Amino acid sequence: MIQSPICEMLGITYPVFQGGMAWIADAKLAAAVSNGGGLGIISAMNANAEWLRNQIREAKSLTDKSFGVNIMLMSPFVDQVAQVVAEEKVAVVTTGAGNPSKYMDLWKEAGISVIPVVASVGLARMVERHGAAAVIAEGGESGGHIGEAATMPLVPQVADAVSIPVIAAGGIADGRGLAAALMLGASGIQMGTRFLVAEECNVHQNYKNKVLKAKDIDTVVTGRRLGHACRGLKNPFSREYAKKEWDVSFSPEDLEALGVGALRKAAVDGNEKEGSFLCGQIAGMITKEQPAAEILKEVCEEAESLLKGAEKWVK
Ligand code: TUI
Repeated sequence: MIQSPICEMLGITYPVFQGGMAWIADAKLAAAVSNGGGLGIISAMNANAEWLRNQIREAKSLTDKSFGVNIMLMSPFVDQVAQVVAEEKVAVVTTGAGNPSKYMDLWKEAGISVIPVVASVGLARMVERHGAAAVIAEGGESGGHIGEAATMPLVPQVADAVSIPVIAAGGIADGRGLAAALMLGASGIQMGTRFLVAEECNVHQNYKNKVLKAKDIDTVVTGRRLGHACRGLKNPFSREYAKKEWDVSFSPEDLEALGVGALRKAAVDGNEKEGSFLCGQIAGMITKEQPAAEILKEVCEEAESLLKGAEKWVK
């Protein structure tokens, strides 16, 4: 059995979080992951307070286990959703795409474990000072919005810099990734792309099929010119964006307009041409749909057997 301080802290069986994927990570997926022994997470993405409250209540009806909510700090509704998680007293809040410090007192007073996603040592140190229970160190192999550092260098540097548990994210989808993350100093992992193809994930089937078909070098990073680097699958949308991105005849406003609605078109409509299919570099290794509980068990049992056999490397 793989066990780590994060399991005890959050009352979860496996040290595995499900990533808060915008337009994808809903109450049904979060409940399935939590019921399977991991930490399920609902993405608040750009949604309003009412939508999030309904999702939280739905998750509470589907599981009596702890689950979390991911607050995307660039959301136009960030202030209202920050209030909703406090009122609903969810067990865990993770944050992304910014610095959550100004909300942390509110969440801590509601008894919430605050676990920000960080892409740098500097932000990890700052949120620890503000009372974070743990941090998720996310490398640029991840899908969606990413920072500059890759997982392999980021995780040990964050682990050295803070004394709270570190969860590794970015490029992890199996037991080898979990075992490696523990060796880098992490107490657990977060996986997005692998849970995207979970049977309980409501994302459009075209999205799942594209992830299942993807090869190792099928993702691309766009959005650097606007300061919002985002990794997703190569397709007509991302190719057009990549071409226009560095063309000076397109203004930042033109580029913003190009991206509007693209995540929804991918996740809800399965629009293969106009959708933005965010996913991580590890997609090339993901080849089958499975129940969330099976994914959790498989990843943790594989890591356990690898770690038990690791003595073979030492003479
Ligand atoms: O947030 C994510 N992944 C996301 S958010 C998203 S929706 C979106 N769409 C368009 C543009 C931007 C977002 C899709 N995927 N992951 C967590 C994450 N946070 N990755 C990197 C960061 C991060 C980066 C810089 C966190 C903090 C930071 O600096 C904050 C500061 O102000 O110091």
